[in-house]
Amino acid sequence: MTSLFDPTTAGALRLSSRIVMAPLTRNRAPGALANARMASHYRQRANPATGAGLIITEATAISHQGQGYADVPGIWSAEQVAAWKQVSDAVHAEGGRIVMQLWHVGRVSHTSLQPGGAAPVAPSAITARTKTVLLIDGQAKFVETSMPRALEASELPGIVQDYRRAAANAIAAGLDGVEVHAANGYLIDQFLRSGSNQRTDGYGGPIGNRARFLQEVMQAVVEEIGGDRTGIRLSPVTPANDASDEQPQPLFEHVVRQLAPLGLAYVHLIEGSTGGPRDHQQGPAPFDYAALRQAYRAAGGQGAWMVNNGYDLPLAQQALTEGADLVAFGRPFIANPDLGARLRQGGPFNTLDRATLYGGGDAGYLDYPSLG
Ligand code: 8OZ
Repeated sequence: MTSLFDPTTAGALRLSSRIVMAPLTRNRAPGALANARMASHYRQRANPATGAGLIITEATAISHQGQGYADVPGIWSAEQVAAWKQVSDAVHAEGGRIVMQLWHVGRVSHTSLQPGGAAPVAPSAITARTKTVLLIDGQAKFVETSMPRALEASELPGIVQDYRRAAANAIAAGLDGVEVHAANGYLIDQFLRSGSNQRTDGYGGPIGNRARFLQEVMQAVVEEIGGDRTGIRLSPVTPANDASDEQPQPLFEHVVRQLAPLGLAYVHLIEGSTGGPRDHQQGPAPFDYAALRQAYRAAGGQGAWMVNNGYDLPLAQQALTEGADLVAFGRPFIANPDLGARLRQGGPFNTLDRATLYGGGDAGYLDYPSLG
C-alpha cells in the first residue's frame, strides 16, 4: 500500500515523499521582495526527512496589476528574481524541492495596491463581496475590495505574457517549477466561474469560452518552461472570494480534459470550501472529485494528482488509497516546521496562532518549535 512517506515523481520533479507544503500567504515581503526571513521559513520546512517532499511558495504576483494584498511577493522584475534566489538556494541546501505559485488576483484587490491607484481588473465589472489585507500603521487590516473594471479582450495577451515572463523568472530564480493559481476566486477562476464572468465575447458565456483564458495562460507557461515543471491549482466549489458557479461539475471536467494534453507535473485540487468544510456544495449535487480525476486520466492527463483541504494522516492515507498521489497540508505546516517527522510518529502537533498569520516578523513565522 502506498504511504505518505514513500517517494514519487511529479513530472520532472523527484520527490522524497507525498507530503506537500501548500501555498500560504503570509504578507512578510515588504516591497514585493522575497527576503532572508522568508528563506529561513522555507528552509525550516524543506528537509526531506522531516519536512515536505515538495514546497509550493506563497502566491506570488506576476505583475504589479496582479497584486491584491499588502506585502506579498512578486516575480516580474530582475530584483525580485534575485530576491527569490535566496529562497530556492536555502531549500535546495536542505535537499528540498520548491515550485512557485503564480498569481493574478484580478478583482480581489484595492486601488491603493494598483499601479497609479487604478481600479483592479476583472472579466466583468462586478465587485467581489470579499476583503483584502492592507497594512495600516504596520497592522494587518481587512478592507473591502475595490470596484473592478472589465478587461478589454485586447488586454488579455499582455496578461498571458505576464504569466509567461513570471514562469521564466521563477526558473531563473532557481525554482524547480511553477503552479498556476487558478483557484480561490482570483483572476483565472473569475473567468471560469459564471458568478464573476458575464462577458459576451469569446471569453464568456459557454464553458468552453470561460475556460479559454486559463488555457491560453497554461499553453504559454508550458511552452516557456515545459509541462513537466508546471502544475495547476483548482478549487471547483469554493466560495472563497465570492466565487460561484451553478454547474461546477461539467465546467471543471471540461477544464481538466483541456489540460490533459499539456503533460503537467501535477493537478492540485482544493476539495470543498478553502480552509473550511470539505463537503461544501455548489451547484445541484455534491461535487464528484473521483469523476474529475477519472475525466483527466481518461483524456490522457499525466502527472500527480494532489489533494488539499483539512487533511490529517488517516484522511491522507485514505486519499492515497483512493487514487491521489500527493497531499498538501497548509495550516499544519505553518505551526509545525517538521510536520513530516510529526506525521511519521503520530504527533504531537503545535497549535496555530492566528494572530500572526498575515504580516509581522519572526513571531509565528520562524519560532514554531521542532521536535527535540
Ligand atoms: C489567504 C490570504 C490571502 C490570500 C488564496 C492566496 O486563498 C490566497 C490567500 C489566502 O489562495
